Amino acid sequence: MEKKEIHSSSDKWAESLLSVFDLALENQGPERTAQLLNKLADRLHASQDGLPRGFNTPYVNTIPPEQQSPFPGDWQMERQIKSYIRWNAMAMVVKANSTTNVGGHISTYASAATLYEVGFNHFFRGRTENFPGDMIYFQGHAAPGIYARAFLEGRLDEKHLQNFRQELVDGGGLSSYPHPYLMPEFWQFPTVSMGLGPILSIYQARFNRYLQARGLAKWTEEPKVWCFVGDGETDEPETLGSLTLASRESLDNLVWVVNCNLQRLDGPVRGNGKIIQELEAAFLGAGWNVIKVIWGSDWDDLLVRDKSGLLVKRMEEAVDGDYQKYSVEPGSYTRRHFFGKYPELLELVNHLTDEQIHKLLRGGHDTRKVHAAYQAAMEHKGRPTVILAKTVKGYGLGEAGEGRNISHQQKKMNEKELREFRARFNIPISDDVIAETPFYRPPADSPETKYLLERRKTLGGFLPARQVNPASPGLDVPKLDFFAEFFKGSSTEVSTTMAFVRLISVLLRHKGLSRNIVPIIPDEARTFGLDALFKDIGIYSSKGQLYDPVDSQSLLYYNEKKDGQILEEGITEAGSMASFIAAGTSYATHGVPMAPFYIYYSMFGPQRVGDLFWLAGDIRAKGFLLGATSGRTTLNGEGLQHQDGHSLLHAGTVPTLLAYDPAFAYEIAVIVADGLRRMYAKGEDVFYYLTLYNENYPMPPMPPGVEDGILKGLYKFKPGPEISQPGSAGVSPAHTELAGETPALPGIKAHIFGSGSIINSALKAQEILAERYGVSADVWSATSYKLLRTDALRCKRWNMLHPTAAPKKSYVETLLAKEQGTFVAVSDYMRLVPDQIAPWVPGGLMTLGTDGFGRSDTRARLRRFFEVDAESTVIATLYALAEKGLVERQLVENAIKELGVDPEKIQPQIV
Ligand SMILES: Cc1ncc(C[n+]2csc(CCOP(=O)(O)OP(=O)(O)O)c2C)c(N)n1
Ligand SMILES: [Mg+2]
Repeated sequence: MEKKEIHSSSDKWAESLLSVFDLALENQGPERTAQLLNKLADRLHASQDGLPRGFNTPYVNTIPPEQQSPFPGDWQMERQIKSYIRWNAMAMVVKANSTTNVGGHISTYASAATLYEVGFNHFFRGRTENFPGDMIYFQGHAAPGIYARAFLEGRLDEKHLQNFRQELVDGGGLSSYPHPYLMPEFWQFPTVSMGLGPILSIYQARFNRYLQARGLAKWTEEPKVWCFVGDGETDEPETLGSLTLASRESLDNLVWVVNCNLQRLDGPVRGNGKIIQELEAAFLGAGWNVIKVIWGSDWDDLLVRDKSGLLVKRMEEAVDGDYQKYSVEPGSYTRRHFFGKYPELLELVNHLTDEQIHKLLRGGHDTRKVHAAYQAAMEHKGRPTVILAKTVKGYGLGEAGEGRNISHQQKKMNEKELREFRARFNIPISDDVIAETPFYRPPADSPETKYLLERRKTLGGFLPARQVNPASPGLDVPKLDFFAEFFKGSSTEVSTTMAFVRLISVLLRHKGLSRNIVPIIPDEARTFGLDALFKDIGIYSSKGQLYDPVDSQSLLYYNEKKDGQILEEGITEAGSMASFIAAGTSYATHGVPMAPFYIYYSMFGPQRVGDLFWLAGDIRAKGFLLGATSGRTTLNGEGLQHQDGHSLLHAGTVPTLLAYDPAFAYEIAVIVADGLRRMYAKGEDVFYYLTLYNENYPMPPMPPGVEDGILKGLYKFKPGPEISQPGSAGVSPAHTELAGETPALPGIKAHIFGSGSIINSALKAQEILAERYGVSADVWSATSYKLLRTDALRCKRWNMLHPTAAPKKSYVETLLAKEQGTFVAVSDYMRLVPDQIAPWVPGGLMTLGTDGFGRSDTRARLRRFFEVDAESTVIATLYALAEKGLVERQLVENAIKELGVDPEKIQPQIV
């Protein structure tokens, strides 16, 4: 009774406030009224310390029934089609797991079927001549449903479905998740590593605008980017991390649909709260247009009849853990626990049976509500839209997993459960075969098939579809002689980073290629000297430049332009990679090949965003990744978290990523020229990683005939001197300790592999070895241990499988076969990098590298510390010779003393 009184007095307050509001709205208009309300809210917050500011609207649908756009389709027909798809999606997984243990997911698609089907029947447009197609990021775990639809469309047959997750059987099968690498004509976007699809979609939508602004887009109507996201997936930092970019850039070409089935894998996403409300606040705060689709049409009538406002109050009180329970328990439970909390609400549902209460739909399962939300998203201008759709995980699975915590892992159904599923969705499968879960496809001339095909035809064709037009011209890439200036060398000291900056500015003048280059930088352009490009090609900004930059008088001012070419991403390596991927796949998504050059601190590459590197391989992105400030000792001063001595190992894990560690300007030119040729003229789906260093030294001219070696990973850069002076053949008198007194060792040969700027250690060691120890060491440039290893493994495997055939010899074996002496490698990377080729080096490989955490200090001290300086290289070479009995051990001992290396110094590697 007391409650009731409070309730009605608060009603009076509410009524009078609302009438003032109505008056204000009528007389002052919406904008003034909004200002007024904000002022009042400010006043409230100023007077009430700590009062939270709400970014939420009530827990009901954003679009009220009276504003809902009419549903243009045949509801019944679409329901039946969807039911068949549901059945086949389930059957694929159940079948696969009846004979194998390959896994699969039923319940993600079961919750999202309506969200997809409304899209397929009414919104997602396929590629046509003047339209690249809408770009749809499907939730990876919903793949069975997408395959099941393709089956109904006749794009896949029963054999495909039968071989779901069995790609290696004869004739091939379907990959578990969206992988363009594995199904290059079907999937466009890999999404199953959670959080990556969402961030990619934002940058994809922005990249589409970039292409358009630069006059490169080939469309008459702008495509939409749709991203389907799991509610659990929103916990990934990548998912929500770039939301403000989308609103800042007014990306109204972007629509997200968050499938809020309230569950992730282990249990509820927010058992004690409400994920939809939490996300609403986040998206509203980030400036998105938010459309909540919480309740199905059956609730409309209840909400209208509830004059007390108690229903909405109750909806807001219940937490997601409760809602999950309502989806599992019978209607009587919901009647008692949800409606039963207030007698008025019990009355409100008096006319409904328990069964009807149980079937009160959630918004995301209601075709009309979903359609209205999508339509509103289409029509919205100026901001990206997110649709927060409430669904039930495992919808339709009944006791087999609907709404249950185990639902995500559900892969099997017993006969009883199959019968229930069949009955619920009206699937024409007879009792005698149901236990085999046969697939069902309506006949080609059935109304369902005709309807489905007609819809797709009207919308421009099937999706998903990845199309690369083999006839479309690649890029007119520069020939090698275009880079002539880099082959001449330069006596001025420059770094490989500076050489690259020069190279990109030269490329930007190449007629065939310049417009297709996309320089991408996460706030380090000035560090790398790329700010020279600001003025020439400008920084892309959808708004142009609304201010006079402080440095406008200077040559290198921060020049933002509507058709700027540089993507200056700010401090986001994940975002920059997303841009790299959007640009690097433009040849497929847009039919417009683009060549991204993404330059960044190498330490913050694969170590930070390795999963995006991996994805770039999967999605068949092309382009160049440039890990600048690389090397554990070349980037001096910066210390442990900046000095990179391992990105080459990370990069080596991506099968299609060609990883290079060039030492000289001409090597960079040869690699980039060949990369451009392979990716953009030949059409190979590979991409490149090049380390760049910031140590300055003179760039030598290119020795003749080394191009092939540069590309394959190893070539002789500078042979050691002829040492003719006769000596004591490797015998070093124990008493000889002073420099210069050690006798020369004629005919003793060594080989030092160097990479990146640390090749200078090798070159200096070459001099010391010749001058002081009579050893002639050839210096080789090892541009890619990864490629050498791949080639060597290929040969070894072939030999193993063809044991009686003449064995093949790898490049590195052939190259080194005729060399005498011992082999040493020195690298600014971990020893594991050169160790990759050790099994194929005659007599083994002695490696020096930078294992361990970096330190802040000078280059010289760092190189001594990590034992990769010239002196350490000399010692290692002499030791390797001693190990082979080519010099005496005493000589090594002497050299250690002569060269001032402390044999008891700490080992940098922590073991
Ligand atoms: C980065 C990453 N971490 C973990 C997983 C494993 N995983 C697959 S599905 C899933 C739960 C997904 O929940 P949600 O996002 O709510 O999607 P739903 O299936 O409920 O639609 C998890 C943890 C993954 N695929 N990717
Ligand atoms: Mg979920």
